Amino acid sequence: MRYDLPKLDYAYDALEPFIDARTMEIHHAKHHQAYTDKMNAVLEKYPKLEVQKLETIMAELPTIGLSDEDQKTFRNHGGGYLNHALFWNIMGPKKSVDEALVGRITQTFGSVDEFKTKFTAAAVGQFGSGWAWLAEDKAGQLLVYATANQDSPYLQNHTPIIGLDVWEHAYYLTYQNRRAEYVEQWWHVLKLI
Ligand code: MN3
Repeated sequence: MRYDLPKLDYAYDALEPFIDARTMEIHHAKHHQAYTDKMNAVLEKYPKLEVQKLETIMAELPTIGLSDEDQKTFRNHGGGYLNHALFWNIMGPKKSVDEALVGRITQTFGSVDEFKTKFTAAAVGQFGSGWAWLAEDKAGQLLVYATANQDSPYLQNHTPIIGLDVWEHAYYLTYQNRRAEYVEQWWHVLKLI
């Protein structure tokens, strides 16, 4: 089965001024499309995997039957596909606060502000391209960390809940080298908390 580029449920300019329309358009229509196409090209070689969820393939990547080269491609492009699909979904022009999540964050980190401080440090501290995450492990524990490139939390059997893309393509047109400013402004478009 071929996966389609997920549709956004808001316009490219809906997140302005925090994320500009041109960045959104290139990021979605070009970058995410490329991850989708390259992931599909790998999956087409393994018809048996058609019944598996992408998350499962990612979690079981070393043992699920892909060649070493295809594991690498799936890690990067399957990761890119999943990471961006989550990213578009957790953002929006209007808040849609998940009270249960806010409760769990408060319980784990002390307060939403303390969580933001920790998450921001992970996002700003990631050297080079990558993502900052709020993820959940198999025991239901919330964790904050960063990953390089398009590495997905599913690789370590974690479920991502909040992900922030800190590749330069996500912010360069508006923020240039000022990643910390991008991260600070991004909280305005994260709709969940
Ligand atoms: Mn990206």
